[in-house]
Parts: sequence; C-alpha cells; structure tokens
Amino acid sequence: MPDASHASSPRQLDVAIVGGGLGGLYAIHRLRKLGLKVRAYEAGSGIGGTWFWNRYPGARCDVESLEYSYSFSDELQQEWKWPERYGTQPEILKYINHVADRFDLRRDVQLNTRIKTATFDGATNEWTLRTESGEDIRARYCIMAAGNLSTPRVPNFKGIGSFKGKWYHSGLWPHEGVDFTGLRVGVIGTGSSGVQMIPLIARQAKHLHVFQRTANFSLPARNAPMEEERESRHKAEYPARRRAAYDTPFAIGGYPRPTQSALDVTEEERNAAYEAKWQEGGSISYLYTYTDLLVNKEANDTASEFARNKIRGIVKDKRTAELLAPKDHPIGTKRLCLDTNYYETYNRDNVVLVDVRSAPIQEITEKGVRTAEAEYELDVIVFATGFDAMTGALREIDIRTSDGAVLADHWEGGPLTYLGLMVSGFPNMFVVTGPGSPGVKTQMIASIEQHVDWIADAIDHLGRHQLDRIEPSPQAESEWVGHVNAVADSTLYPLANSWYVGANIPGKPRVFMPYVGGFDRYKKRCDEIVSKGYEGFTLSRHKAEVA
Ligand code: N01
Repeated sequence: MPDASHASSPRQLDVAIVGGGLGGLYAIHRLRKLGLKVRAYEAGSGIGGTWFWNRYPGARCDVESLEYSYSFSDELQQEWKWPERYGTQPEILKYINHVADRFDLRRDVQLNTRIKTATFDGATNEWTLRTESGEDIRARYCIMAAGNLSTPRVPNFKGIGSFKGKWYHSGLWPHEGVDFTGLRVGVIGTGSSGVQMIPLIARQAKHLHVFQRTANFSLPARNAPMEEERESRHKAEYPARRRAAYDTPFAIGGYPRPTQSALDVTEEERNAAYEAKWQEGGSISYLYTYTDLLVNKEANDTASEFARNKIRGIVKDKRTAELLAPKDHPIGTKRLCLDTNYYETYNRDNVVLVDVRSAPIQEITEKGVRTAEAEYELDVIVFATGFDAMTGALREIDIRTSDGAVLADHWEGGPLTYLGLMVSGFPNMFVVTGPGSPGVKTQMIASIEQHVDWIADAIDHLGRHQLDRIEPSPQAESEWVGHVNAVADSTLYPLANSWYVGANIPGKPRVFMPYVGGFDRYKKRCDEIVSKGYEGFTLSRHKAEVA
C-alpha cells in the first residue's frame, strides 16, 4: 500500500527517483554511495519495471544473459547463474529481486506509488513530486527512470468495450497468467512481443488468428541451455569483456566487428555469411555481417532478401509466406525480433494469418474482431500493440517549473534533450535512457549504468564545488537534437515506420528519438563534456546560505 505518512509534512530527499526498474534500482545503489538520501517511487506492486509488467507467454530478453546484466559488482556477475543463453522474464525478474536484496535496495523503494506531477521551484531550488494519493516529496534532484516502453497502448478501436470475451495487453499481463487451452484467440500486433508469444499461444489455443498490419523481420534466437564451459570462460574475462563491449556501438561484446561492405563480395560469399549468422542466431550478429547494412540500401537489400527467402523456405503456404516477408523497411531499421519457431508456427493447422493492412480492423464487436473483410469470432483478444515509446512515461507526469516551463509544451514538436540526460529549462532533472540517448539501441543495462554514473558524478561534482544547480543551455540542447537527427539521417533507420519515430501512435510528432551514433561514440562525448567543465551545461549556486 502507498505510504500514508504524508498527511503532515512532505518527505525531504536529496534525490527523488521515478521508477523502480533496472534504472531506478541502480540509481539508489549508486547515489547512496555518495551519502545522499534517495528514494524511488514505483507505480507497480513490485520492482523490475519492464520485467515486472511484461509477463506474456514467451517474454524473454533478446540480448544474451551474460551481457544483459549489471556490471557494477564483479561478485554479483560472477555468482549469478543464468540457466539459458537468453533470460526469460521470470528469470530476469528473479535476478532483479536478488540484486535488490543483495544491495539492500528495497527500503528505498516505495511501491504502488504513481507520480502524477513534478514541479521545480526556482526560489527554493527544489523539485516537488506529488503522488496519485497526494503525498508530496521534495528533493534537490529528480531522476526520471520511468522507462521507454512502459506506457502500453491499446489502439482506440471502435466498440472495444462491447467485447464479451477477455482481452489483455502484452505490457499489462495478469500475474496469474492466462490459460488459452481450448480457446479461440486473436493476437493483434507482430512486433517483438507478438513474435514471442504467438508460437506459445498457438500450442495451447484451439485456434489462433494473428492480425498483422506490418510484417517484421525476425531471426532465430537459437536459445539453448547455458553451456558451463562458455559461462566460465566468459566469467573469467568478465571485466575485460565489459570494457570491450563499451567500445562498441551496441554496448554488446563478443561479436567481431565487420570489415567489409556487403557489396565487396560475391553473392555466394554473402549468402554463405548470412547463412552462418542465421544458424548462429542473434540480431547483432546478423547486422554485423557487413559494415554497411544499416547505412547503404543496396547492401541492406541483400541481407533483407536473404531473410525473406528464409521465411519463404519455412512457411508452406505461399500467400502466408509472402505476407510474412517484410517489404516496407530495410532489415534492422525496426527493432529486429528474435524468435523461437515463429515462422514455423504458421504451418500449424490451428493458426491463420489475417492481413489487416489490406483489410483493416474496423471495430471490436461483442464476438471478436471485424475487419473490412470479415468478422472473426474470438474468446480472447491479445493486444501486442506496443507502447507510447520513449516519451509516454514522462508525458503522463505533469512536469513544470515555477518559471512557467511545461515539459509537454517544450516537447510539443518532439522531445528535446541534451545527451538524452537533461532538458533545458528543467534544472536538476535527469532522464535515464530517454530520447536523445542511445539507450534503446544498446544493451540497455550498460546504458543505464553509464547514464546513472554520469548523473551521480555530476551531482557529486556540484556538491564538491558548493553548487546546487545544473541545466543544459538551449543552444547545447538544440545542437544535440540536431546531431541526433543528422546521425539518424545518415543511416537507413528513418526509412522505417517504427516507434523510434513515434509512428505507432496516431498524432505523435514524427521525430527520430534514439541516438544511433553508437554507445561508444556517445560515452566518449559524455566524458569529453565533463572534462571540458560540463560543456553546454550551466552550473550554479542558488540556495541561500543557512545563517
Ligand atoms: O510493440 P511494437 P512490441 N492495428 O510497437 C501493431 C521491446 N521488446 O510490444 O507495425 C493493427 O514493436 C503494429 O503494427 P504496425 C522492443 O524494443 C523487447 O511488440 O504499427 N496492428 C505492430 O505490429 C520492441 O521493439 C522484447 O503496422 C496494430 C505491433 O502492433 C518494443 O519493446 C520483447 C495497430 C506493435 O509492435 C515494442 O515491442 C518485447 C492497429 N491499430 C518487446 N496498432 C525483447 O527483448 C499497433 N499495431 C525480446
């Protein structure tokens, strides 16, 4: 239950953190080491963020477990045992809970507490966060670690309230699970969530209709039990491996960097290379086949066509195979899915792919889904329709300052940040892996650690210099946003209608949000800015001396 001790005086903190996921938890640990009074506020009834909410069948990370884990404690990374190549949602949640216990983080997490407003008072130099139940929290600094894919969106289909069966969203999955046995199920959406759940639901349900608007590329994950020898080899070299990973664009190590263009080799050589990567499994591995797959359309066409031919080879029904073979975007420009038996699932007798691009969903009826062509009778509808990504969580909080700045207005034409870490006009508010950061295009925990370390160092720097305010200049912010866009425009990413550009949310401004210049380049820039005395930031002192 929310803490009810707020009736009288607001809680006073050094740092208030919004979110009790991987980012919020690491921020507690890191900032406590500076002797600061910190507390994280988490809307869920448990810690874990994404891994707390996304409990749909098949939910699993698409980055290998030995990489997708905290690096801040060598004892932790040595001792934790990952049972499989890719962690399942329950396993990752277990790990997060273990970390919280091991580092005694829970006492500074307040669960069941949604932050509704955050207001900066320039006179007192403090943020006041107000919870849904009316508790006020005051803090010098505020860290928004509310997640990028934490605001689930169900499309505004006509008639959704009339459906007599049950419906679920992938990102709000019931803790008790859902038994699909003997049921007629419809899954709407074929992004990473849909691709993971479809094979498992198909095995249980009496019948499954998959409503696909846009086909996505998916590669085999080749998940397997963790090989002991591989694990011990990796662990023996852990610190060096982590350092090497931070020198790569995706902050993921273990994949040799490509050295050749896809167009410098023969078709036979190329196809042999793609085949080897297909067999190896994993998305980075595939995209690392050649240097130019994400920047040269002609080069990318060769990798895209190889993947399409694989789909054609797996799916027996020719029409279904053609519908599943993506043609509207270059491979890798939308989040590349990893799967286990996704395409094979369409060979089952109880699975039908419904093309809702040519015949869009018109309404949800009492009985199921009606498209422009037919009505599909269903017992259960699963919305794997994604999230209001990157800006959704912050837009749900009314963030403003006593000077009249309102974040929603500042971001009306798309999010503006400096390094993805701070927003001009909103002093002392930090963002973890938000828009303008490479976060979502990297091994997320590496980005979280790098961001939180940077933030903690900045707060420490201010304290040591008797300063108490930091904010980016509008010019630094606008130059960073310009750089983020220029980098994106030098790649193929803008060719896809993805959540990276807000394309999945009707009316959302079309702006490329993640920084795709690479984690290595980004980290270097962050460090350079610090070494130049926090270039682009204004550091100052505001709080009057106590007499
Ligand atoms: O969401 P998505 P997601 N009518 O936005 C469709 C991470 N993640 O939850 O493409 C019909 O990718 C939509 O169609 P379209 C990962 O970063 C990671 O799957 O807009 N269809 C699309 O097919 C991922 O990228 C992991 O035409 C509609 C789907 O719904 C991100 O989360 C696992 C529709 C939404 O796909 C989001 O993935 C899961 C409509 N009105 C998620 N509206 C792993 O680590 C939307 N759609 C493995």
